[in-house]
Amino acid sequence: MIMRLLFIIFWAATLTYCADHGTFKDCSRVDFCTNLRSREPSDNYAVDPSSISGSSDSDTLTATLKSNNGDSDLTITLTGLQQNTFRLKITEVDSTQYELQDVLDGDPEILNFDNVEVGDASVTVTTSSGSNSAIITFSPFNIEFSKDGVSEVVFNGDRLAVTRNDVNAPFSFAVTYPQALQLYGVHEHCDTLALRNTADSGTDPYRLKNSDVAYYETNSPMALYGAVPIIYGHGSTATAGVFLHNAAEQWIEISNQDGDSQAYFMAEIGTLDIFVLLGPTPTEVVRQYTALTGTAHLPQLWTLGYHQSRYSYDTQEDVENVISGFDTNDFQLDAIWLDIDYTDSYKYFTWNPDTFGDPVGLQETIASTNKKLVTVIDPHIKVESGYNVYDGALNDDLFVKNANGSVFEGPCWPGISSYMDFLKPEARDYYASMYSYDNFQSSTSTIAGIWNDMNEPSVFDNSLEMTLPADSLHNGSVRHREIHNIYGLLHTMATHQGLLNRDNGERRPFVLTRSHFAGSQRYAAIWTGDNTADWPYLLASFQECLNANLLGIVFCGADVAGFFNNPTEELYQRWYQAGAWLPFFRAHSNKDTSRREPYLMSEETQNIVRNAIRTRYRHIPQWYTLFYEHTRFGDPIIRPLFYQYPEDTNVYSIDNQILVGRDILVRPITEPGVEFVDIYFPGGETEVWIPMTSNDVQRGTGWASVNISNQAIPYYYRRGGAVVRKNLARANTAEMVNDPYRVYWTVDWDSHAQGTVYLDDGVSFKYRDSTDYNYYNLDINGDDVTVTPIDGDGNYEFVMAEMVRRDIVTLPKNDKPGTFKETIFTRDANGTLLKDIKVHLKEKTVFKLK
Ligand code: NBV
Repeated sequence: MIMRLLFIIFWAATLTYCADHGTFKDCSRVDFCTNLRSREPSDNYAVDPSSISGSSDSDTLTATLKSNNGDSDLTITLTGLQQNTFRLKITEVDSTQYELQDVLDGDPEILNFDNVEVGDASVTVTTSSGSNSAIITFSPFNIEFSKDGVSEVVFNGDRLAVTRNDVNAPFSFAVTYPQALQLYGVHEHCDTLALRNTADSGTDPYRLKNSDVAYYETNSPMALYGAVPIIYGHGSTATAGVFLHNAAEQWIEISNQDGDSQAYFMAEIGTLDIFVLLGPTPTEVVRQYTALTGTAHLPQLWTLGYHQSRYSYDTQEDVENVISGFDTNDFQLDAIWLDIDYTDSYKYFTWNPDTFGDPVGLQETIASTNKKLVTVIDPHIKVESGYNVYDGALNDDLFVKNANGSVFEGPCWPGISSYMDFLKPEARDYYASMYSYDNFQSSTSTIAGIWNDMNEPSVFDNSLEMTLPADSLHNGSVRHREIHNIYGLLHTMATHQGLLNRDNGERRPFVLTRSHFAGSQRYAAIWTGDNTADWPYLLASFQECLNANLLGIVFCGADVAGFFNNPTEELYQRWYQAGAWLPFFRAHSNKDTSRREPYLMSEETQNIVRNAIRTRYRHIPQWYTLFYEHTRFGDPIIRPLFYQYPEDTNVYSIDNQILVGRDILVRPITEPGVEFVDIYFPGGETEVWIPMTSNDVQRGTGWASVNISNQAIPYYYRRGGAVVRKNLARANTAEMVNDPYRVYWTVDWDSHAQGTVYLDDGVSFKYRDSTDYNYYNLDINGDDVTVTPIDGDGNYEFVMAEMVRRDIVTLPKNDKPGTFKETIFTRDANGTLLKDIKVHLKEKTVFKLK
């Protein structure tokens, strides 16, 4: 009955194409949000100077905050951390609040204060030889965090509230960013990259409560599947960040104002535990954040290729046909995906005997074409005695409980289901063990990745906002409301561990997750869930993935060409062209949509899509190098313009252009029927952008109108950068391994260009655990191309068979684009074939072209 009702609601939603606002609450229907949002600022707390403890050479200062309105007194704990970071906790004196675990990548690295100076009205703490300071003013209470004397973040005491009742313990606080002109962050919402003002625009604050929202809307502060509670404040003088380390439901009010931009955080329960990141540049602030929550490990090479999915490929024959459709029509493909219908009655780790009668045979067929299989595994477990996964978990007490201690049961795909209690380490171990070849019967190593869906977690009960009851219990006594937003993270931890164990630690696990939290990048890639085949969602995939990239979750993509509904042919073409430039590139579609594998399309569309996918594969070496650099330094892979050009205030709102690394500028076409688009070329007079899809060389002086065709979307290489590619069109990444590289560059005004390239086995953790890799610097000076090992002493052949120099013939002038001339070198000045010149693994190799 419930299932029927749900399907009716679902069906009704599909008719209106909008999210179910009856189910998912706005702020006015959430008590703590309503109360805290309307609370007027007032100075309710003052520091008791006699309580201050902490001195130079210690790393922590504590003090008591006395309440003057009858609320309980609070304790401030301020800790110095490496990398221009402070940690601030404000808790009730005898706090019993849940202290979040599992999110940080180990204990943050402490940094002793170099000075603590207690004055009459304030105490000043400094670190890093005085370059970072926190000044705690006693009354009215506030804390000002500065870097090199520039005030970057102010913790506003007048918006601090910490309350408690029988059900929850909401708190709020505000931070201002004195240098910021624009605030960014708080993933995941389907909205512009630049956060909008919620305080005075009449919209809700941004909500963070991981939710399975069908037909989510664009330009909305509504909560989606993931939560990353960090806000960066950015201006032309500095960038700073504040990360709230708390996994409960939150709402965040934004007000962007020159010199006074403010974020007001309202959380339902848990600890007020923030990290203040003092940048002062976008690069540094992102590195500071990833130093805390970790980076993604390097993905296996095949995961960077193109993925084909559908809800669902219903039979094994269907899957085999799709594979051969790709191969015979010359479409590159690395992996095919199985959605829930491959299972026996939605019992994960099983196969439907009628439709997937020979799973091992299927995997052999897939493997014989050098492709991989990815299967979905959801966290709900069908309640059915005799189903081993269920029986074992019940027996070992590994399910989420109701408040009364009984095992929670709720509806999901298999009907009545229980939910793994991933907060329990034993539950994670148990679930991880299910991925072994013995437990996941008929699975082979061709299942090279796992897709974790429905892990907000989704429970088909509208009265619960489609998730577990807030008072359900984890690991004995932890209430769901305290950890709601990390359920998906914990799920992927277990899956990641399962794949590691299964593969004896020899392969880097690939997990795709829908729900995620800060730190999820350590375990999984994400995608933007159930988008719709409509133009605004194509744009949204860039807005969301740019945001995720700034927040550490770099491996991000969106369903190409929209999950719900059928795309027009034009949208389909544009989506492939654009999707090829997001870090994760997978086509996926809902059950009731028309089949849309590329080889089913018109010949023209096939050509366009084939070329889009080829563009992706040609750049695989560049993507792989960027992923390596993310792993090593914490940098985003795709970047908004402001990240690379922080002082240019014109770019702060641009989210329909991306930089792939530093050197590739891409403008997805996210609007129908256009023959010209305006592209912002950043960098000023001396920056020049070399076109890859046209002839119009552009200077970095701002907006230019660019002519486009339906054949490709515009992308440009930056003059002075060197981009490494492999151009031969192979069926998949495995077949490209021995192909030679091709490097592209244009020298800058100084006759110089520079890039990097990274090589390894594409599979193992040797790059992390040993020096079995090669990381090179490419330095071009005039006609000399110098390859210098940065580090790594692997033996991976770096053969550059072709070098492509693009010389500027005329620079752009008076609104006229410039022109260039391309020279392809296959031999050096002595006539030696470039492919015969062996790069020295230990020392410089110079290729002399003239
Ligand atoms: O597993 C079915 C789908 C899946 O295809 C999609 O990608 C997920 O986001 N899943 C949601 C459940 C229901 C979709 C209507």
